[in-house]
Amino acid sequence: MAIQVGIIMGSDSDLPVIEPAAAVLKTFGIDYEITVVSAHRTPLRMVSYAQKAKERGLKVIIAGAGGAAHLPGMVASITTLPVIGVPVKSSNSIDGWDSVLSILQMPNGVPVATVALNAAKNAGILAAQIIGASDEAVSKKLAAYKTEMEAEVLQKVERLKTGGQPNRFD
Ligand code: RP5
Repeated sequence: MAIQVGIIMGSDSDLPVIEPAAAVLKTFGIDYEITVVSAHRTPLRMVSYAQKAKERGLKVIIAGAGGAAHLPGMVASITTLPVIGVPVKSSNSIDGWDSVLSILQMPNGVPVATVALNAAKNAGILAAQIIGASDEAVSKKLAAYKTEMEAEVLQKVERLKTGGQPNRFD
């Protein structure tokens, strides 16, 4: 199948944080690629990746970066594809807020869909939802995922009850 999601990150040191995006895409049967594209160290590679993304058949780009996290915003400035930004708490982040705000606070006209700090799994799910808007098979898998999540929470409700915690709601 064709690769639909491009996952890029500023450094291979981001990989442990970014990997859950790839893992969740795999469970939804969505093909992805994953590589390093640094806004600061390989600016021309970043421009080239963003310029070619649509013609290469990608539907969504997930971009993770830490510190002065320009990568998602810069890629979004070049491509018309949706870009999901993953703020990474990395060795050169202050406390993670700097990464969050670098990715989140985009000016009008150049949106980046920013997930929570280190929340690559949500980036993968959001990418699947974007694809699922026009792909019924993926949409069905997303619906099953939600049902499964609900069942897990309801099991926890039962465990609390049987463990003796007071609950007059159900
Ligand atoms: C950012 O700098 C990367 O996205 C990474 O989060 C951080 C540190 O990179 P390394 O020094 O580990 O390569 O550009």
